[in-house]
Amino acid sequence: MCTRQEINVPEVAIALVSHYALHHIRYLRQRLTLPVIGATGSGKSSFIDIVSGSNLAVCEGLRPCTDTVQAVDAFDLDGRQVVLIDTPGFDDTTLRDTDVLDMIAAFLATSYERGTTLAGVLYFHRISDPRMTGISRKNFGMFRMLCSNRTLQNAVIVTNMWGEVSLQVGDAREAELAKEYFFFEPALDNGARMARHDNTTSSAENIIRLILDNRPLPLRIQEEPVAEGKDISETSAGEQMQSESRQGADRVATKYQQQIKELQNEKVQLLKQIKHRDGFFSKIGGYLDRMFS
Ligand SMILES: Nc1nc2c(ncn2[C@@H]2O[C@H](COP(=O)(O)OP(=O)(O)OP(=O)(O)O)[C@@H](O)[C@H]2O)c(=O)[nH]1
Ligand SMILES: [Mg+2]
Repeated sequence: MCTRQEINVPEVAIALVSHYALHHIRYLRQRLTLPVIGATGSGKSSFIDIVSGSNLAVCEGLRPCTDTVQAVDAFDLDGRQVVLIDTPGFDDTTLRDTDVLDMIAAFLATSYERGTTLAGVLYFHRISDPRMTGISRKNFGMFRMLCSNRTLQNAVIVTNMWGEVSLQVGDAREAELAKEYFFFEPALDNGARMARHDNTTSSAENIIRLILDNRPLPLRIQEEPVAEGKDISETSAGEQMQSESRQGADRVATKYQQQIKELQNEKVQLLKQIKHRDGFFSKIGGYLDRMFS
């Protein structure tokens, strides 16, 4: 048994300090990888360009711009290496939602296999949107599917395009988005944060600083396919997508069944009219025959 005199205090202290220093150096060297997610046109690529100095395609037109998942070169922020990943929006008109999800899942699963866990996720929402439309809800729903409740502490909901609305209107929308159960409230309740972006480099850097010191955690979509050997269609996100497609297909089927019913009714009415008209003409024919015979 060791007595107090036998412990070499300076040696233990040095060992402890070196252990923590090594741990800290390893932590500082770890790259912070952050996917940027949100509806098409919500400003994802612009944000990445402004903060990383990259030159991603940013489009002024109405068409969706980014059509692949792409990591930009690492850049330095407060001595840490940060890598941002650009993604297409889920409401992209040229890509199916399942294609977008497949791309994101494949990219993130490959990075997870190579040892990259994500420092967090940035979700983009335009404060200038006057309504939380079905498309915004779908995009946010997919973001929720990508993150488990545990990883939401590493997520930031970024609102931008503040210059497009009066501050009063923007404030009111932000408050509503934050307190409504159907909008961002459950995510915020589970540790996600909301931040305003004013389209400047310093505001983008401050947003990334919100998750700079967080412990990187794998996203649900990374854990599920890799750790559990699942196919993408079997993950929560994939199941949500399939269920939405099924609901969509059911809605279309119901609509067409209704239209078929209406057409059948119209056909019955038309046949009745034809029968009535035929009767009328045969009556007239009878009169004419009798008149001229
Ligand atoms: N006012 C304002 N406009 C912005 C901001 N960020 C982006 N924009 C504009 O919004 C449009 C779309 O920006 P993008 O960065 O291409 O949006 P995206 O989310 O990458 O779009 P997709 O690639 O189609 O998914 C462009 O015209 C940008 O100049 C912002 O913070 N404020
Ligand atoms: Mg883009």
